[in-house]
Amino acid sequence: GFLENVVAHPVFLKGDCDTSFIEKHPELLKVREKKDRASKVLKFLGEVVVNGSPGIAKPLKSADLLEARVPETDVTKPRPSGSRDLFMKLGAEGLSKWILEQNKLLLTDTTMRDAHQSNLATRVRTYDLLRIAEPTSHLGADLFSLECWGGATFDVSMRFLREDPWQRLHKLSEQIPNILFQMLLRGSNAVGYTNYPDNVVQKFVEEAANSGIDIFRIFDSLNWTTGMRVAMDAVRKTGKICEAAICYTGDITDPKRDKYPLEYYVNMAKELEAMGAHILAIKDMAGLLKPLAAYKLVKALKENIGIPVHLHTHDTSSNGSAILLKASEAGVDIVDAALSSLSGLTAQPNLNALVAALEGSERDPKVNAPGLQKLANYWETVRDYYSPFESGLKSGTAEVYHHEIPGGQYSNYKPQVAGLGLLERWDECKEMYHKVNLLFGDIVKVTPSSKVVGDMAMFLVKNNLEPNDVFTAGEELAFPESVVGMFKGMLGQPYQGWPQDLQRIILKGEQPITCRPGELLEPVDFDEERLKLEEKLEHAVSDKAMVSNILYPHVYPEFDRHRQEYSDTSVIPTPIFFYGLEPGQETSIEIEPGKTLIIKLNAVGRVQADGTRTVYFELNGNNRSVVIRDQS
Ligand code: 3PY
Ligand code: ZN
Repeated sequence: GFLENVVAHPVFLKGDCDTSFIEKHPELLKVREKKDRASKVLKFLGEVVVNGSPGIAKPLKSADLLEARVPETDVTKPRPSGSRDLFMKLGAEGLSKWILEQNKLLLTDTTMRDAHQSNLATRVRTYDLLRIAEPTSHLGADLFSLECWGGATFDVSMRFLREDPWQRLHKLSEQIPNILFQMLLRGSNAVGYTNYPDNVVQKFVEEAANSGIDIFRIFDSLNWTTGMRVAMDAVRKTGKICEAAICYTGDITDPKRDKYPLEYYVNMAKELEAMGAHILAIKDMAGLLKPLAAYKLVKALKENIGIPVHLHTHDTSSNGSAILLKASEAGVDIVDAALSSLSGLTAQPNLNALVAALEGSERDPKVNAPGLQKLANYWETVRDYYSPFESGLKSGTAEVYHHEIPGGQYSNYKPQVAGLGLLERWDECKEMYHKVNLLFGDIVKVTPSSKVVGDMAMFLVKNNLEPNDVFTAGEELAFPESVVGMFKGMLGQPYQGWPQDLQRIILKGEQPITCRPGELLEPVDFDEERLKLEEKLEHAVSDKAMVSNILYPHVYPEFDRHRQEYSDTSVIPTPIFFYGLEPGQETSIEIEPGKTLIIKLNAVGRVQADGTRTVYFELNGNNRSVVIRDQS
């Protein structure tokens, strides 16, 4: 338009005219930005219409998907006060005491993190989270916490959803200021798969605390407490709640599985308490804790430590609710569960059912059961949008006690196996996961150690090898990088050390380390990192963006490129984002509060000699078209 012509005029470009008028009126340039934003959104929609979404082989039809009904909340009523208000009053130590002094079974709702990480490959978008945020703050106000960040959500949101995890957290915390926000932090691996320098872990924790995280659940993927200290100290320094986890593996009720007996966990819990944990978590990432074991473990922990016990499990075996009920009976303080429609299978047990089961009992959680049902109903419809990401499991399976694949990994491992063309050997891949665990000395398997076991299992199946072949033909094998790194000590030390023969073969003469990997990593110079990133991206970046880039140096620039090219696409409704529009179909996209684009797809042109197609839209009543390269 006019402004663009002015700005592009040679006189203007040479600076021969007085441009202060434009400088003093930045709103003139905003008009252009907004218009650009609409063009960028159209370009994105054109891409999806012509080329589909990466990774979705069989797209749904967005027009077939219902709009999820957002439950009405009485906005004239003030938001009920919740656990976060209590925390602001009492502080971390005070809250920890309060938990012990009351008798309700407290509930953490994992719907916004682990439930969809486990059942929908972490694909739930900020759009769907934000629509239900305000109702959650009202109807879920009696929940202890919402697990809504961390684990794989950080990576997946940037890598596959092309959204900013920090922005998700910030927006959620604006709309849910009354309930404690909880995240999963992989100790010195932060929210990545590798060890980061100490000052990166510290910086990450600071930024997360500033952005709204109250409870940090910290674990080490080999239960190596030495690897947890930096993260635990960093959390304590922010004044937030340090929840340290013991990762559960094996079976304390099976005398034949004697590497990890009850005393092992009790000792580790005592150590974590002494290291400054405000809450102790039992992290049963694969759902291996059988109901009777849960009773025994919780009872022993309650007798031996003075901080609250928070149980996290997965329903993979379908024994999940029995586990939570037995733990409740043994005096567990807090349990993780997921809203019914996203619960079960490899995710958490059913929260709504647990509430019903305990109603009127001594441990009655005293939450708003009908309100939580409304939230579950919303998620029931939303789940349909993500059906291409379902794991395919139709029922719980006791096989998990054998293969021990964590819930969050299961829905990831299968597509990885498929990606290698090994899907018809899926049963073999699960069995190999079991065999590799034994080969590695029966280790704790949780991100990232679980990924290493998976990598090795796929490597062996792909090459038609058995674990024994490693000892005979090991010299000639090029083991996956992750396997070499773990045996070198880069994820820390496992309980009772690595099997030494195997370690020698895998390291091919290289010496392993036994110190904390973080001790060997130079601290990152944040000013320098920022400058480098700004130069690369050709625009200014925030501290949070810089941290994202340090954690994911390949993923972050790709995410940024998407943002520059298509603008912030997290505002696009999920069915349209994944599956696009059909000719004649219309959608509305609120690109910012009060600014809505009404977009209709009119037609898709034929493919041209240069391989492009023109896509014809109507934008707020005006015809617009975009040219898209057809990748097929
Ligand atoms: C993660 O680290 O993402 C996990 O969920 C581990 O259980
Ligand atoms: Zn989990």
